[in-house]
Amino acid sequence: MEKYLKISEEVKEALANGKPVIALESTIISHGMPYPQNVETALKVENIIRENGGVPATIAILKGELKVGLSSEEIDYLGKRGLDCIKTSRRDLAHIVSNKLDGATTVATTMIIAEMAGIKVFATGGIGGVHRGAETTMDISADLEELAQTSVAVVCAGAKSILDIGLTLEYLETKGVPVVGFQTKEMPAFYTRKSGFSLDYKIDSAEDIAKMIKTKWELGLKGGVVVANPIPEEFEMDYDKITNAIETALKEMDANGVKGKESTPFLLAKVKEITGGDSLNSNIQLVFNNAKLATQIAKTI
Ligand code: PSU
Ligand code: MN
Repeated sequence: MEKYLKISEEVKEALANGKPVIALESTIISHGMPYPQNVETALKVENIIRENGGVPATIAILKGELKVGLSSEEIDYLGKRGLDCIKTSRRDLAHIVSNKLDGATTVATTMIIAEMAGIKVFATGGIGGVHRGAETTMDISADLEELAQTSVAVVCAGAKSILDIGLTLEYLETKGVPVVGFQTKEMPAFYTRKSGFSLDYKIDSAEDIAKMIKTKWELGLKGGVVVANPIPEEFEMDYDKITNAIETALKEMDANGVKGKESTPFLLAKVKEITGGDSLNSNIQLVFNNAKLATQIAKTI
C-alpha cells in the first residue's frame, strides 16, 4: 500500500503534528462542475480550509499514484481534463493504479485513500446513493458500501433528489451508517434544505459531532458517518424549480439510454444546463459551507 501512496509534504507534516486535515475529492472537479469554475472552486475550498485553521488534502490518482494533497497545477490539470479523467470508484482502483492512469476519485475512493493516509474527515458536495428506479436497475452508488466499511466522516449537503433519498437513508440504516443532521432534523437535499425525510439525530455543534464520531470508532464500530449540513438559506434554490429540472433530467436520461457510472455525471450536467448558473452557484456555496464545518469537526476529532 505504502508504495502507491504519495502524501504531500504539507499534509505529511500536518498529520505528524496532529493538525486538522480535511480530505477533498476530485470527481467533483472533473465530473461535477464545468471548467474553469471547477478549478476555481477547488482552489477556493482549499483556501477556506486554511483560513479556518485546517490543512486541505485534495485526493486524486495521477499516473497510478494515490496522491494526497494536490498542487494547484495538478488541480488545474484535472479540471482541464474534465470528463476525460476516469471516474474512479472502488472497483476501478486496481485497474487505474496498475496501468498508471489518471483517475478522479469519487466519494468511495476518496474515503479509501483518506483512510490509508490517516485522514478522518472529508468534505464534499453530495454523496452518491440509491438511484430512483433502483428496484429494477439495481443502481446503488458504491459510496454507500464504502460508508459502511471505511472509517472516514463525510460532510456533505445531503443527497441530490436525482436519487431516491428515502431509499438512500434506508440503505444507510441497514448498513449501520449514522446520518447526523447539523442543526437540522431533516435530511437536506443538496440544493434545498428540505427533502421531506427526517433524520434521527440533530446535533448542533461541530464539537458534539466530533465527539459522536470518535465514540463510534472507540466502540470499535468501523465505517463512516454522514454529516448532513444544509445549504445556507441565502443560496438555497427554489424547490419547484429544482424539482422540475431534476424530473426533466431523469426523463432525458431514460430517453438517451444512459446507465451505470455515466448516470450521475449525466444528471448533474443536465440539471446544470436546465437551471443555468443558479444551480452551479448553489453547488459551489454548499461545498464552501461543508469545508468550514468539516474543518471545525477535524479540529476536535
Ligand atoms: N453527487 C454530486 N456531485 C458529484 C457526485 C455526486 O452532487 O460530483 C460524484 C461524487 O464523486 C460521488 C459520485 O461519489 O458522483 C457518485 O457516482 P455514482 O452515483 O456513479 O456512484
Ligand atoms: Mn451507479
